[in-house]
Amino acid sequence: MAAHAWKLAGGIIGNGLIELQAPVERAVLVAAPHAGESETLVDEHLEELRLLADTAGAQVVATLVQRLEAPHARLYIGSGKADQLRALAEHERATLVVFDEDLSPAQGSALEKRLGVRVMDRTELILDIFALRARTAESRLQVELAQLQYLRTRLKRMWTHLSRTQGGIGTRGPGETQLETDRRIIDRRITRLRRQLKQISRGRETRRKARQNEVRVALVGYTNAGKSSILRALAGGDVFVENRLFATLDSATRAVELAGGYRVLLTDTVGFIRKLPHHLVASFRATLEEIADADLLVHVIDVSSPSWEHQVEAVDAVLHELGASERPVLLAFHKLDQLTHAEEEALRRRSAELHGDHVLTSVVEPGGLDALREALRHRCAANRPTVEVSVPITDGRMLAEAYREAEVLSRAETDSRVVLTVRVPVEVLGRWRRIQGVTVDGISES
Ligand SMILES: Nc1nc2c(ncn2[C@@H]2O[C@H](COP(=O)(O)OP(=O)(O)OP(=O)(O)O)[C@@H](O)[C@H]2O)c(=O)[nH]1
Ligand SMILES: [Mg+2]
Repeated sequence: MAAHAWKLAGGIIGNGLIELQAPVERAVLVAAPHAGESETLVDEHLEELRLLADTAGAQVVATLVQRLEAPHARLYIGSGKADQLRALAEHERATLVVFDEDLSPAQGSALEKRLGVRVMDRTELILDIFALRARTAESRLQVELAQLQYLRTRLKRMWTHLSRTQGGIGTRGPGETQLETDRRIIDRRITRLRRQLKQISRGRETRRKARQNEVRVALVGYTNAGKSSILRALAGGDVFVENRLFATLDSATRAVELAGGYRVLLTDTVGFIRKLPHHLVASFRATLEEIADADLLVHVIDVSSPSWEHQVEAVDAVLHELGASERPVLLAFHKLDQLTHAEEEALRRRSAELHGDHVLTSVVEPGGLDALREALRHRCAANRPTVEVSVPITDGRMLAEAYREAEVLSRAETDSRVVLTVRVPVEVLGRWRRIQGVTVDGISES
């Protein structure tokens, strides 16, 4: 699980080398859904928790479900159920129990005491995976920031709890002092991390400014939907793809060449998940600025997942949190190859009823990304129409501007005029139309 928990196991093998073996944690998963929750939803959530546990390096040995009207204050689940869980964990020789629900610090420690094994909740598990996955300096700093912020809220809640139950003479002073010290240490570290992250993001800002004239497209979507696979298929190169959750933590941008000489800058981003811890969203905000800034978001949806519709909702919620819900979106119904013919037909019928722009995609089928390429090219053509602009030969200023602001595809001259065929951003075109003596003719492109 957490990097520090990976210890040396195994032993000295024949040639004197030490055989390194990560000890596999044996995990029991616990879901405590509301009594009214549908059976399929409970199954989907458990399956996702199983994937999360697997990504973190744990082997799931058992699962336990208890439906609740409301969580119990002390152990979250009922006392009898807790005893049953303890027996199950012992029987399965479990080293870890993972709850799908958020536990308060008090519930966490009460459960650990009762069960005799380590207890984690969903947020901690996701934070742990991010810590495991973080590779670049920036993502490491971002994850550490999220962890510390999470820890800080725990300290506070722990203290509230302590002061309420045992805040008598003698316990209050030292407890508070200790808490204040811890908090001050954490705060200092948080400030330092923020400063370092700001420096890194300044560099990114400069790079982004240099791309102002390009059409920028960001791939967004649920974790494991296939975003990196699409980037790799369109742009080639070394893009990391894995059938596990949160394979990508760092945004990567690549140029994608399209028919007609168009190109877009395509950015791959960290995947989202249901109940993505708020601190992670906040910490990754800088990386995710690419999203709020993009000309177009391609929302990749894994239609082979039975819960893709819920996943779409979860992604929309995070986009909203990032202030990106107003960006133009193209839906990519992805992994089409996984559907049966009948399922594909049903999806095509359904998607035809949808209002938004959408394409059906697959990186496995030959030509499976043609529709996406075409949609991107369309977007480019709309953003940068090709026009014929006729300028008086004496208007040096306008001619200079045309060469500066537009991509000149061809040039012809008469005695008095220069006629340029250019590809030009729509905003610039609007300005040109108002200049006296200049005429602009659209060229229709298929
Ligand atoms: N069958 C099928 N599998 C696909 C397709 N696209 C991607 N995959 C698989 O889906 C898994 C996840 O792909 P990634 O590209 O890593 O997904 P991602 O959205 O970048 O995931 P995160 O970075 O974890 O958020 C991998 O096992 C891919 O091989 C597809 O079109 N068809
Ligand atoms: Mg990825």
